[in-house]
Amino acid sequence: MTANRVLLINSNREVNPNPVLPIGMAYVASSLAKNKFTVACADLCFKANWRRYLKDRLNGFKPDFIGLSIRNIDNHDQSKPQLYLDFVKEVICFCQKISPAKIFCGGAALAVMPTRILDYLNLDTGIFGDGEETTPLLLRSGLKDLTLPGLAYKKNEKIYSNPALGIKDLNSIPHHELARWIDIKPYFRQEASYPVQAKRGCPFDCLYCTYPRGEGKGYRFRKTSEIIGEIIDVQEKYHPKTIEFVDSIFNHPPGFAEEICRQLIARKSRANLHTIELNPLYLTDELIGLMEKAGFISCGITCESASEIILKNFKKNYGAADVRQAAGRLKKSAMKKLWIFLFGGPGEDANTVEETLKFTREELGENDVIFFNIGVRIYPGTGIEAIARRAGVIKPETDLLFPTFYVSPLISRSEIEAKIKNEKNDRIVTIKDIRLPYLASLLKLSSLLGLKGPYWSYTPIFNKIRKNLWPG
Ligand code: B12
Ligand code: SF4
Repeated sequence: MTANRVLLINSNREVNPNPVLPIGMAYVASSLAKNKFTVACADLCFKANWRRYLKDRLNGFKPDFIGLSIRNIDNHDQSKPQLYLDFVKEVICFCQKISPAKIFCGGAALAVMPTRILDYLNLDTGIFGDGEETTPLLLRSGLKDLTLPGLAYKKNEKIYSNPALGIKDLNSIPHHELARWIDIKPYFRQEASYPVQAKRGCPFDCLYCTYPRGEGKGYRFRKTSEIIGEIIDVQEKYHPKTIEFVDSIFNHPPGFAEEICRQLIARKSRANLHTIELNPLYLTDELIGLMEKAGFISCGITCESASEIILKNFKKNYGAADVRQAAGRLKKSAMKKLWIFLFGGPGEDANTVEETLKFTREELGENDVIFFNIGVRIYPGTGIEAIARRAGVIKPETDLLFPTFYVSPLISRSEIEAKIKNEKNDRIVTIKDIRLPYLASLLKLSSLLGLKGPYWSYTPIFNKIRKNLWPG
């Protein structure tokens, strides 16, 4: 009898700022099913008693293989760092006690530091980068073919990795079909959007970023007709409040996002759309107009800073003038906007912080929500790692698996926090706000009240309520 029963486990239980549907795991599940494996998924996200649930799934399904999907390493929050991998370890130990199945892992976290994570989890095999092609091949070999691309593996107590190649033709893989694998309703009850991926890859090289590592530097596109078909189908079947594009950048290369919008307009799509990954440089009046007509109700502009010095140091391909121009263009748009900034990069000082704060005060629309993050998470192999090492912020022995952050030596974290607090602006959110214990309840309440999303657009109301209930 061939070993072909695979249980994939979504180990991500983070519900802040909102829960995210495990699109990556679902892609792998669909691909395994297409390759004639018998597949089931276990979703730990909302399971209060995850042990009992998982025990039932393991005993009922009796898998030959268990694949753990690991999305996040940590929460990117310097004020309250949380490493999610300890929970993953607990899940692995639990599975090992109950099931004789062989365990392997994969997911977005793996791509960031594959060998270190494998080592930390004490597993023998992990897949990083695209999982759809490598996973069936690896399982057919009984986890023995160690020559496959995108594989991290243990051999003779040492850990190795083979470079990931990436799937050449994304149109050759089946749709993720999330609802086939997990119950998506609890996600919608907490304001989750339905994820759609139009392409993979990012050709840029920003100082701190790991995205191109998981998705590659060259773009790989899905056919626009496929993407539009998926959106229309999902809207008709599941009526999600919002469908979100999860591409590393939505509006690059120029023309692709425009074409998606045009086809959505032509097909009279009724979906409410959202993306958080807009690059200010390619945000033309034409694109904004098309996005509105295509059904975009909201968007996020991850511009990080409005200071020329900081943008240059972050190796961004746009400058402060482009950020201002994008703000001017978006002001005319009815879409709800979330501006995302990252303070503390190389060269940040009181003046550059003030430049960004002044920009948010003077140039953003009066309903725009502003997200400020402080401290750059340092990942191995990034430009910020090299800077941090030279500056002595991290030592040779520092283990970057554990949340480690760079804050410019020219200003302290508490000084930046004080400046943000001074703004007295109800539209500001910080990472501390998205960790509030009652946020999940507020999201459920807004969903019950049928408030139109996205959740962050309620920021001014939440902040006002909070100030009245807990002044100071
Ligand atoms: C879009 C996005 C978001 C959106 C999600 C919107 C949505 N509706 O889903 C938002 C803004 C909400 C978000 C939030 C967060 N995010 Co985010 N996000 C992304 C982004 C850009 C894309 C993720 C995605 O959907 N990819 C598409 C799918 C198809 O790819 P995938 O999940 O990687 O799956 C593939 C492989 O990994 C593999 N695979 C997946 N599962 C499995 C399982 C097995 C067994 C195998 C073999 C393979 C495998 O195969 C899949 C298909 O090829 C990535 C960066 C990137 N470009 O990867 C960061 C990323 C995933 N996020 C990250 C983080 C940290 C977070 C936050 C913790 C940030 C914060 N401070 O709040 C939160 C966590 C939220 C939560 N509840 O979990 C990190 C995670 C790794 C890390 N560094 O810890 C990433 C990688 C970015 C980074 N900095 O490196 N995020
Ligand atoms: S920050 Fe955005 S543009 Fe820069 S490398 Fe990462 S994904 Fe690409």
